[in-house]
Amino acid sequence: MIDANKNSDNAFETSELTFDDFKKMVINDYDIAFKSRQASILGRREVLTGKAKFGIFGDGKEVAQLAMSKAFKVGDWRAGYYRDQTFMFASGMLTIKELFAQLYANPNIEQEPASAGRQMNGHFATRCLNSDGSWKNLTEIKNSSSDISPTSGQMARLVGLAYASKLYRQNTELQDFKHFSVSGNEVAFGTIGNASTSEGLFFEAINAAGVLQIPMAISVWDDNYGISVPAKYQTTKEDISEILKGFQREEGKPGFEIFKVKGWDYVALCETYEKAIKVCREEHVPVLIHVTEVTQPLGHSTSGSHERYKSQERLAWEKEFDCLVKMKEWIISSAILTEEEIENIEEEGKKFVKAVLREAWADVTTEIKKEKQEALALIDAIANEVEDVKKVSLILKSEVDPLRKEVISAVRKTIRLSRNQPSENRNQLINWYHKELEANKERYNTKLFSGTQLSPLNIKSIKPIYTEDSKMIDGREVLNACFDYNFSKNPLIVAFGEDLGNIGDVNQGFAGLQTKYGELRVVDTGIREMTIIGQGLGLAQRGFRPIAEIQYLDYVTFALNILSDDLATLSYRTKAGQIAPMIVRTRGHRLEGIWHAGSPIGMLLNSIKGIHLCLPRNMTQAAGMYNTLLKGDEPALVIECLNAYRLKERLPENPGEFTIALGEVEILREGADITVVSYGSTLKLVLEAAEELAAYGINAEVIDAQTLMPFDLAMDCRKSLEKTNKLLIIDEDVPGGASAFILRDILERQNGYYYLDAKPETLTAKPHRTPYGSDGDYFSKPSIDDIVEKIYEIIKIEKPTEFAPIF
Ligand SMILES: Cc1ncc(C[n+]2csc(CCOP(=O)(O)OP(=O)(O)O)c2C)c(N)n1
Ligand SMILES: [Mg+2]
Repeated sequence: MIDANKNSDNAFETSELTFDDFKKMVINDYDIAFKSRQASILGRREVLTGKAKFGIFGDGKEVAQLAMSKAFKVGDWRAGYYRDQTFMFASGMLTIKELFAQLYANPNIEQEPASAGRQMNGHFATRCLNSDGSWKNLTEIKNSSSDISPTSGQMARLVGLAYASKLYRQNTELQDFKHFSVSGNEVAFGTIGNASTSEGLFFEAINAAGVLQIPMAISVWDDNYGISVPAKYQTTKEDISEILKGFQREEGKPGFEIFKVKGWDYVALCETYEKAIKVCREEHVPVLIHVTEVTQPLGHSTSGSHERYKSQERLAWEKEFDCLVKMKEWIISSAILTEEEIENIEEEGKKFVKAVLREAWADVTTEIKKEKQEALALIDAIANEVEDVKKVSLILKSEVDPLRKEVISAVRKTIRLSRNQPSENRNQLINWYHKELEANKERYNTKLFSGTQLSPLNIKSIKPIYTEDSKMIDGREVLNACFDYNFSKNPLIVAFGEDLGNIGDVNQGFAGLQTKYGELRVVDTGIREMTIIGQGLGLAQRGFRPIAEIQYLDYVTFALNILSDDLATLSYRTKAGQIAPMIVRTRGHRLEGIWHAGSPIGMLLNSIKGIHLCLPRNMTQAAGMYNTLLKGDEPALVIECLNAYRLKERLPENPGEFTIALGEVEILREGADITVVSYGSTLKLVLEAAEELAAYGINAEVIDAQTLMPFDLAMDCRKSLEKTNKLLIIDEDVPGGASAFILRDILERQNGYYYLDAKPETLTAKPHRTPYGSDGDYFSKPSIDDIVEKIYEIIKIEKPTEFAPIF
């Protein structure tokens, strides 16, 4: 029976059971499925009566999920979607009360461990970390990676979760990491709706899993619809397993094992899962289980009714083939229980779920009611002195089940209304408000990053060491030395990407390292940016330290969905219950042509909050950043300068040990006349321009931002402005891109406006992409000429007599 106790182990092999045990299992299964259905029915009602905002449930998918839960063992992983509540109950990863806690947006992490009320209901997750940020023993628990709403988004991460098992099994150096894997025996279970298999990401992930031969078991819950749109608009031949037949493995040709089974046939489902997962777990062959004839009795979600788009025939068929109805018929015909005995289970189940619902509601409202009483006592004390506050008090009193925002809003209104009547009561209310503000900040605004003692933000800069003998070499060789050192120290570091293995990446940062460390650590991938990021994400969630390479910055857009929706939100959406300390490596800013010269940094700044953004100007700096990031436990994107791999740099004596602190700017050139802030490839031009300007009597202070998330934590740009009183920001992004981000930070957060005596300016690329050829580049991106003239103009405005007009 499921109750509030978690981690019940429902995983066993049905073929090994006695009849009595089999009977018990069936009864327990029906009980879980029935309660799950009740949870869907009651949960939906809570939304329709206004107690919760949105509901999406797993009704119609119960029986298949019971079968899946039997094959799901301790140490296994799930990457699924919002229909999986029955699976989560049956495998002991979720209680019904927790399902309701999420429905009510309960922010208490003990009561809603998946997301602390941050995610809408049906977005499941287990907690992989202890509260101090250390890993739990992931082989002793069942693991569900945290769901995201974009349909099929789970597929990218699923590839990585499964790939981790392959590496743990095949790389003998990893045997000591017993808290992450037991010989790679863990299966990564994926679930997806039939309609979501229309997404490109689904096909990309299926192909990647077939190539990689990893233990990935993907179940498709096929109810013939995606909201209102039927299969004929979604899937060729209206049959996903039919069209995937080419992926079926054959003698000497590795591929998938594909299964097809009806979603209401309990016995066939149990047999299918047992067989499929055995192959997957033992042989590391990916499997696809196409579960057909699934129903959706309550409709897609609380946002609409399915009677609008399903025919009478379809609705009648769904009633007849409802998996609970079919399972019940089978139980009776197999003489496991009588109809009356089943009805008893159902009666008890209904009572149980109702009681749990009430408890979950009480959990979320009791605390707020207490806050309401505290607030009212303070508000009423002020109402005696300020007439208008009486109304505020009355309105708050009338709220039987207030939201937190209603309590806080009443308090703030009272503070505003009483602004002219200072009193001890008012002071007390303000103090109370500030205390609650902190508590609410903790509830809703924390953990964008895990922020533990392992955060890379705690890592201080260590300077590179040079001696007289330090060699001048190509920049790419500095990177190579850095990677080599780190790979030799930590066997959990792996790197992969297009052309990264055999030739050591297109610019040879990894040259020779596959030969040295083997294909399990340095390897080529197919051209598949979304699942390259997913591969890294899943690996990182299972303890690896992946460096996932996107060949060029211009192709990060192909993977932006996974970076933005999944990686960037992971810590926040689980309140640091899960992390993925992966490094995404790419190169950009400047080379040739519309897709090899992009610098869309503003796009990244706006879409990947939750990932550190590092913008090294050369390879030594990049190496320092990798060293920092590999010591920390938070995700980052590093953009190397595409045109700088063959420029000469000095090889430090400590290439794997020197570090660059995130959020620390570097002053590259001191000057008293103007502060110029830039990053990446542009800096080379800025420094050359500064030399020319010096000849004209203008001394620019040049600052390398180094990282934009975080940016200038010590506010050194402001300190520079105190001296120069003038500001110019230069980059190769579009106007209003990253330069606007930097400008806002310096003016607003750093209060830099206070020190300005000239208009702050930005110099950027043109709004179009950069055309092919050197002339196209010159007329589209800031050139040395542009930079010299811009700075000269800014200085000349203040001193028109000293500086003659250039034009
Ligand atoms: C990328 C993306 N596009 C659209 C949506 C809106 N949406 C939510 S569920 C859904 C239908 C999914 O159908 P299916 O995959 O068959 O799953 P089912 O709900 O039927 O189980 C759509 C279009 C979304 N969440 N994500
Ligand atoms: Mg569907």
